[in-house]
Amino acid sequence: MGTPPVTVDGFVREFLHELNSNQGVSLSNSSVNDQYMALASTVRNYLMARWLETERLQRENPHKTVGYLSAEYLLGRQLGNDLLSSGLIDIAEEALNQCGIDFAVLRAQEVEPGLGNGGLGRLAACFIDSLATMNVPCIGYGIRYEYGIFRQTFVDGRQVEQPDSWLSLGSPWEFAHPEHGVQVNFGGHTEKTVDENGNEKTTWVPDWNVLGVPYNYMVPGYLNGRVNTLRLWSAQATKAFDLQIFNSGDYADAVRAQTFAENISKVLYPEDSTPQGKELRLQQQYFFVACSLHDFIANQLEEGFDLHKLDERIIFQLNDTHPVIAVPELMRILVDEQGFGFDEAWEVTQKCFAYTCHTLLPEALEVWPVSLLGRLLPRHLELIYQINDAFLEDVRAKFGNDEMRVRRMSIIAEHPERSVRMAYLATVAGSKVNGVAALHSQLLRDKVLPDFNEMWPMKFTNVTNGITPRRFIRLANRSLSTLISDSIGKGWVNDLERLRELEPYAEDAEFRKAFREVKAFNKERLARTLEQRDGIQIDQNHMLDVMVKRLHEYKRQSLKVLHVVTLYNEIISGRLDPADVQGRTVVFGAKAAPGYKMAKDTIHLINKVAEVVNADERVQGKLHVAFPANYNVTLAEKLIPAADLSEQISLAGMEASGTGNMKFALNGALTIGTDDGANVEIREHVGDENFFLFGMTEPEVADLGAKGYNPGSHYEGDERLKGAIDLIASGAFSDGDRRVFEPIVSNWLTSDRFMALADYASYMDAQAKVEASYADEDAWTKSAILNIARSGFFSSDRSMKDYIREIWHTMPVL
Ligand code: 26Q
Repeated sequence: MGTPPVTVDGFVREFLHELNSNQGVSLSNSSVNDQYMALASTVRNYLMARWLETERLQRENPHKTVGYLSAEYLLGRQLGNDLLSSGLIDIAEEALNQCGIDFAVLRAQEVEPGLGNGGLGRLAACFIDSLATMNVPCIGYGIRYEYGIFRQTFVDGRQVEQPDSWLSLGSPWEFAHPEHGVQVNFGGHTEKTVDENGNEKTTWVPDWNVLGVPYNYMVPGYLNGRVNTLRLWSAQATKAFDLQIFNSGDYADAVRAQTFAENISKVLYPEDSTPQGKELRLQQQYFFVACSLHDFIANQLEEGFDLHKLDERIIFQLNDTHPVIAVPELMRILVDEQGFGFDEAWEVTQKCFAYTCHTLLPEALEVWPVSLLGRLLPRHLELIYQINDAFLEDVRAKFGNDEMRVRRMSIIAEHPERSVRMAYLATVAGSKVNGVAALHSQLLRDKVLPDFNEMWPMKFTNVTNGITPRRFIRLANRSLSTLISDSIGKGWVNDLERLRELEPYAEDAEFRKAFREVKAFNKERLARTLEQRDGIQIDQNHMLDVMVKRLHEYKRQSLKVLHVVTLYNEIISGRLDPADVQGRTVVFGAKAAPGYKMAKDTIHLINKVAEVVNADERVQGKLHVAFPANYNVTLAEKLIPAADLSEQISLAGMEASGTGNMKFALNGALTIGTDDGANVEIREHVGDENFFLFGMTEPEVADLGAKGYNPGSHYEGDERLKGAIDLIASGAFSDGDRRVFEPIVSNWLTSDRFMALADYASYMDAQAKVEASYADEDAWTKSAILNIARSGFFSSDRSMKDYIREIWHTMPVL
């Protein structure tokens, strides 16, 4: 199949053809959605030949592939990205113009696929973008949730969740392949038999199954003609289910069974920590992993490839523990289906997996009760026991019969309930284990997996996260991109270290002026977006102070609230002269897990503080709080380029990396942040003088925790802090009702697990420095430019190079 002509006329023809033959409408009576669908198909058609070509090359000359296994992909909108990658953006815009269509209106029609919670899912999306751009063979494997992350609305300031039916207007970017459905088994029992040679053989006799239908998505590299594949699996009832419908007589029962099967890929779990041991979640995990392994291995077998050498063809990267059930699944395939001996299979398996950990929070580490695993996946549980036995034998061989150590390291925990520790299984099976920022990787060795680090120091490595400059600079900040390209050429888009060539421009008054115009332009664009989307008005002359991320106690949105309330209180009480205050708009964006009470209360508090502050004449023009609902990738692309100040204020040692922090720095915002996660490295790169550091270090946090932390002493000892908390407690933000925010107030005063009060004074000092620096426009702009120039390290292309060198040992295809 040929590529349609890369001209405006060619594009118009292709577009009209799609409109007529796919949407079945003429231009004059087409809806915006028709036009959007036709435009999407047109872009797809341009990419199609390259996709097929990429596939053909890989088939004819197989290269080792990265199998990225992730339960989440937070992709964001596709249209702009695919147009950019194919070099068609300008042509498309002109072509639509000729048809009398506003390109921006069609772009706004796309519903973003929100198939992830936050950082981890967005990281997966950045990684597959980088691999395609770097010409590295990769298949992203995941779940096609029918409902992605919920749509957040506010009712009386409280979060209310609405289902995210992202597929309802059609999904032009996917290709369903029901003919390649994969059967996935569940439940039942195992049977042992002995063959003629006296070898024991195990057979899994499952008692139900579902069908996994693959949906393929294009993952185009940036202007390089490569298109990789993202393969998301959707659950359907199998033939067996359908037959039951006819045979059972109880039609309603049978249809219920069908719904049961399809439930598996119905909805993304909106929790991103403290996972509950929900059976459906384990079903989801096994479902997509079984489909993915089968998909890849069946292809190899078709070619007659010897699975003993499987690691020459694939490395499965485990994006956190969510896909770790892939380990016993590969063992099952090799041992039960391919007749490998256990040891032989284990040797292959260990070479085919590597594990990325994304957390340090103990409660976020996944464990599955043995009772549940045994019921759902009896054969896998047996294999996990066998893996554990072999592993603990190695532990004893290495460390003598240190039974305490053996118990500590066992993949099986005995308390409070016998369960499988998925992080341990991943660590034992993985050829490498990595954290996601330097500090995090160190803490992973020292605090989370110290015994494993002692056993296999060489297994542990760091790969600092990164973000794709295509989406988060080139697409999201077109005006900045133009300014950069006009100064240093276009090469930075896939070679981000070249941003360093901007350093001298920090001293160039004309460049600084142009940079400020870019910010002003982005603020204006944001103001328009917020007005249309949320009815929120913002003052474009204000400093834009932004905190956007999932709502979590450890991220400390509550500390930011204390800053806002303090400023407010200081002004209205007359202690602070408004004339001395820089106008500031504080923007929050955050979703809370629906069952996370403290997080939801904090959302309520932010909204109520915003309501009161924004209505108070005394702070007019000085302090404004905006909390647009439903923060997502689409909004991020508008918000981040407009920001002046990036809030990265987690308690040191809690945020594994953060990636929003990188997006802000690369768009020329300055960071106020703790010494946590990737903030540490951002500060090292941009320089202390271009970063507002505050708060305890991780060792100080650990010391304070060990000594005993008393938040009450900070409250009593700091007038401003006491004033702010008392104001919230007084009902000033809850129509006089003191009960509303009592849980938050009493949490601050009695427990404050993430030590917001301990860092408060230091945070206020840092904010005072921000205030002073912002007043010096030129100095601020210089810092912002240096932030951009020195943050090239945080490209996900660099992350991919690190994975390739340290973990995957794959190669770009030349
Ligand atoms: C697990 C089991 C059951 C239900 C849900 C989950 C679950 C889902 C999502 C657990 C965790 C997550 C997501 C975690 C996450 O986003 N972590 C973030 O990963 C980023 C990329 O590495 C880091 O930058 C952040 O620091 C980290 O918080």
